[in-house]
Amino acid sequence: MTKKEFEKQVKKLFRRQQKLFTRKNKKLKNGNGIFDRYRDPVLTAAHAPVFWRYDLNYKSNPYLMERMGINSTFNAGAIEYDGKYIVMARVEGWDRKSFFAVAESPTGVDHFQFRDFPVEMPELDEQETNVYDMRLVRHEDGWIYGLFCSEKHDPAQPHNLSAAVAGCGIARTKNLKNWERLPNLQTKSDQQRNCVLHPEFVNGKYAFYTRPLTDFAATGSGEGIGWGLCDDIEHPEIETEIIIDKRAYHTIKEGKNGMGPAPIKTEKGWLHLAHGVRDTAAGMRYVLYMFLADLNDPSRISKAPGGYFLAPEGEERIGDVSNVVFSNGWIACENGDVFIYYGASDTRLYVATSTIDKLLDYVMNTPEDGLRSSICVQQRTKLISDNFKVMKKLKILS
Ligand code: M1P
Repeated sequence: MTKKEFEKQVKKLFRRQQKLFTRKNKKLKNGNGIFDRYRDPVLTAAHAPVFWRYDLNYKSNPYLMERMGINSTFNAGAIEYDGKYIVMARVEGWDRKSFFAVAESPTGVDHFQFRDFPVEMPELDEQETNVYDMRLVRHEDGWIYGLFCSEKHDPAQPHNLSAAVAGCGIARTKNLKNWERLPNLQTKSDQQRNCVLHPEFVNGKYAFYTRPLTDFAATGSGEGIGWGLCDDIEHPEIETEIIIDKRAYHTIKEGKNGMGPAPIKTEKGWLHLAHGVRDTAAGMRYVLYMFLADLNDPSRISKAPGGYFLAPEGEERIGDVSNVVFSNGWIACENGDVFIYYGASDTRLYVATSTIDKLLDYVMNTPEDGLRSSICVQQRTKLISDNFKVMKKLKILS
């Protein structure tokens, strides 16, 4: 390639990316009344800036190779900051290492663009191999916290190169640029992932949602979503961990579950989004579910609609780890709108929109999981019979 041709190709790369950045997203028609999906993902690997991936110097890269490609951008924390919708994405390079990067949008549903540089998260030690799935929370102590998975090779199994230990990394910031790393959360469990900080003090203490497991990833190795208090966030240790949302046989969270983003405070209680996992012949299936917790005792679940809230659909089903939706970020706006960011199949990031009113109606008025086929039939029969009366009135039925 001549230098002239090289420069032409470089400009083309930037033009193509600009088109992606300015593409308008479209709310899909015929939603389910609970939330609306959108046509395009809000972040994909192609959103990673050209200058993160290519060496743009003709002398060192005469073939214009994509030297340091990006594999995926998914599972993002989210926060409103300075009037913008901010997501803290899990970005994974071709080398399989994940890192954090902030992308901003003026609308929340499109025009997301990464900041020029990824986040330089201070490392705790050289054993920390991979970091991912940050939950951002504005705490009443004045800091913005980021809780994430800090993963390392299991020192007890040096010859098993797939054996890993997951811990809860904690960092805080005031400006989403400079991060102060705190020690990892200490609990009695071997493995911790999907930990979330509650936005308010509870009995004067920091409150954490946890997910204790005895294995790095295996389903069935933990009881469910946990809860624990800690006196000092700079020396984060939970002495007593209780399980507040248990796995249950033949439900969407039979295999394992984990908290999503930090809960949203509403006048009726704390709104929660979580993920449930079950084993299938085709591998694990990850779906999202919701529940409401008591305003005065956030460790008490007051309403738990049965089944899933959002499950992978269409192209969301396909990716590096197929049949997965996972959410660790949502933004509740002052006007009541809610932007729910969810990673699809560990590959790209989507958004769904709803409102606090709709989500409260959903959690408060959707029947609980009947746990048995016969109860579920009774619930559905009641719905059908009630509907028949309405249908007759509307002359849909004679
Ligand atoms: O691959 C699916 C998900 O697996 C993990 O979630 P969990 O700890 O609940 O099994 C995480 O690695 C998550 O990032 C990933 O999306």
